[in-house]
Amino acid sequence: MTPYTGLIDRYRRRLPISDAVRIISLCEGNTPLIRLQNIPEVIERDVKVYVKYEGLNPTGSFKDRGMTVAVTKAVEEGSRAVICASTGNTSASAAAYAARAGIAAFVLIPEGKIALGKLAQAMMAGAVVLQIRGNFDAGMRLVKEVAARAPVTIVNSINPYRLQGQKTAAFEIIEALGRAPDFHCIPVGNAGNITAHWMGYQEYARDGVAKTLPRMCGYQASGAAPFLRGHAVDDPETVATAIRIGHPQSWDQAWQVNKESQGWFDELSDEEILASQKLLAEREGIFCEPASAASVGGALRDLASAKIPAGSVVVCTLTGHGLKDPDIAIRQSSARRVNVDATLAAVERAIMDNMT
Ligand code: AN7
Repeated sequence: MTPYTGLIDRYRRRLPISDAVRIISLCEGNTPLIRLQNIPEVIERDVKVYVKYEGLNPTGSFKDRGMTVAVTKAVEEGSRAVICASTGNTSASAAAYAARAGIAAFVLIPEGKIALGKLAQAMMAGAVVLQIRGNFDAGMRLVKEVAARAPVTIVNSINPYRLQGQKTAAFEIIEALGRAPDFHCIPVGNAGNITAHWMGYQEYARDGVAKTLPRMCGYQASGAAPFLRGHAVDDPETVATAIRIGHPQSWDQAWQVNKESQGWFDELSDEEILASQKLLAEREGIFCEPASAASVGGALRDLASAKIPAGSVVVCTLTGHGLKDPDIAIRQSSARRVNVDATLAAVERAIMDNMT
């Protein structure tokens, strides 16, 4: 068996990458598709719900799929530096792939508003971290402006190579299921990922690999839900900092996905997002970051209302790993922490007292 060497090698003929080029890869992709089996809302209904655990990519998020292609192309084109604005995951991924390539990374992040794990990743990989007094949308505006003047390649999802890489998640899902799902539920911030998945599903349908297309269901945090409001939001706010975005970069594309796939957008409160994150961890042992849980929270609600009907095959994307944001996890966990003396008697007592 040949070892897995990353998604460019795996899907090269479906990507804009020629044979001679130097591939910048960390063996991203090939993530597990896990069927949920314990959550009551799922087992009570005749549905198959799977989660695509993108948190198991090399830097812990789906961004790596796009970054391997974007950085490979940047290096091929002779770029010596990449730049991005980020709510955290893009900066972690850009920093890692730039390190791998031996080029510089500049990342603009909203000061104090990104999960600590993501900041740690960008810093460890040696990126220049520019903490701006402003949100993601302000950072994105600045990145576009500065890239017109300085020799830096933008690796946000407005870079078309990003979406090319990210479409491979849809390929993997079809290969794992032997068919396309009926519904694909996914968190939406800039709406790059929902757009990329739809590209992948369409490509496999066009080439006859799958016979059907899923309906694409995009979920936003209520405080950062421009697709629900019908217009950009200037002061987005949510506990799910990854999707604290008010001016989505793929606005038109996402509306087209919505229309073509006959899907929908919906919103979840911060409380619903955190409850879904916890449910997934407690019932299934799967730890994702808050933004990711919006997909499962949305799917469960739409199952309960039969908007997603019985008999359906559903895939929810878990975009990022729970370890990205340990602060929120510990704050909302209801697990008992029991302090005891380091004696057999004390430990035994604690076990008997806490047996459920
Ligand atoms: C965990 O890192 O935009 O709708 O700058 O980190 O494709 O934007 C992150 C986005 C969902 C939304 N879940 O995806 C960034 C950034 C997680 C994320 C999204 C993000 P898009």
